[in-house]
Amino acid sequence: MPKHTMRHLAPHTSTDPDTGARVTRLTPPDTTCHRNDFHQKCSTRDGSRLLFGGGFDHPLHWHDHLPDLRTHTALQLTEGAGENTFGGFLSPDDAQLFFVRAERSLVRLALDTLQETVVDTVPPGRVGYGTWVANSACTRMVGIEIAESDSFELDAWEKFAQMFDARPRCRLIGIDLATGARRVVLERQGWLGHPQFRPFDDRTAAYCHEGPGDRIDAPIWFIVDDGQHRRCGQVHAPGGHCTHEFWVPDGSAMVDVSLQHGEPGSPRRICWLDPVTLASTVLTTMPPCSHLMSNHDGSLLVGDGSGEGPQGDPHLHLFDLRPGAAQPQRRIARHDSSWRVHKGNRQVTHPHPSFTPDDRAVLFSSDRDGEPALYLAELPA
Ligand SMILES: [Mn+2]
Repeated sequence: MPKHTMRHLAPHTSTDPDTGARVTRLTPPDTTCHRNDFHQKCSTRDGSRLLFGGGFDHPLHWHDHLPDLRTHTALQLTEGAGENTFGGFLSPDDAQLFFVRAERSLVRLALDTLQETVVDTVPPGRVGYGTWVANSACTRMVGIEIAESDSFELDAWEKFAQMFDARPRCRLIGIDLATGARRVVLERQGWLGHPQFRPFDDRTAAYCHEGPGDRIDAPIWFIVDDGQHRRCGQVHAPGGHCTHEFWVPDGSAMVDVSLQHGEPGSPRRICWLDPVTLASTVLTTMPPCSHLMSNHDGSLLVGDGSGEGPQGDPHLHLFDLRPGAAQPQRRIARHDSSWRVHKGNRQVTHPHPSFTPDDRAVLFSSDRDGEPALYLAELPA
């Protein structure tokens, strides 16, 4: 269907059997729908509209949709092929959507008219990789490019290690969104990922050395987007590694998870990394969650329990870091997502939870009712 299509959604609310939380499925269980990357802006400031990728078309194309939670309708925003619905995000003023199409075109789409402008084009011989992230003012962006001859589709987890072994030629690039000017911030024979501007600090962008956690040297790096002042943010402790780093949305710190290899029972530590002093502080330990995200100031964290079988953890966990919190750690609700690779995508069944702007609910994806769908789990007041 073309963009401008309006779809009616029939939200379904249930009570979580383990915690009693109210959980609402927002999208139909017979169509693949997923949220964007958990650290990309997904919700309008007032929380009334959300972004999701929906696979309503045959053959399958995932297109961005904007549901209105007040009217239970979803507006289809895009209609092309190869749109990166994981990396897409809403602008700070809720007026625009940014996304990459066909690994090549960075598109800015006006939400009122759905008119598109190509802001940047990846040059021939290269492809855009992963999620591209804007600064807080949404005037600049950092992204990763891989040499086309070194790139292949990462549609299975084995490919992840293969890409690491192949040491692809990668570039961290910076783009001026007003002028379209672009520059190479860093070029390296080796896989790069997770470019992320530090919120409210345009002179600090983070990126990672991508690959299996037990094989990369040091995952978290910082750099100015003119290529200066590159420094390692976090070195691995002996026998361990850290992963799933994200900026607290107010820019105060980077949070990551450190864990030990070959010790299934060893605790996963949530660490608070000061981007200026590079001091790392352990905040708390946590169950085997995969992704973590915080609310605006980092006082609340949410994580998605992972792993399959009896060792698996099917819950969303809340970490309340406020001094004197009555319950520093508790379960929010079950997510019961399978984590399986689905329709050639490694991410579409990941819960990727994050807080709504008012901190009163957590948005996540799950395939527990059939196809992956979007859910909201409410937090008690
Ligand atoms: Mn994921």
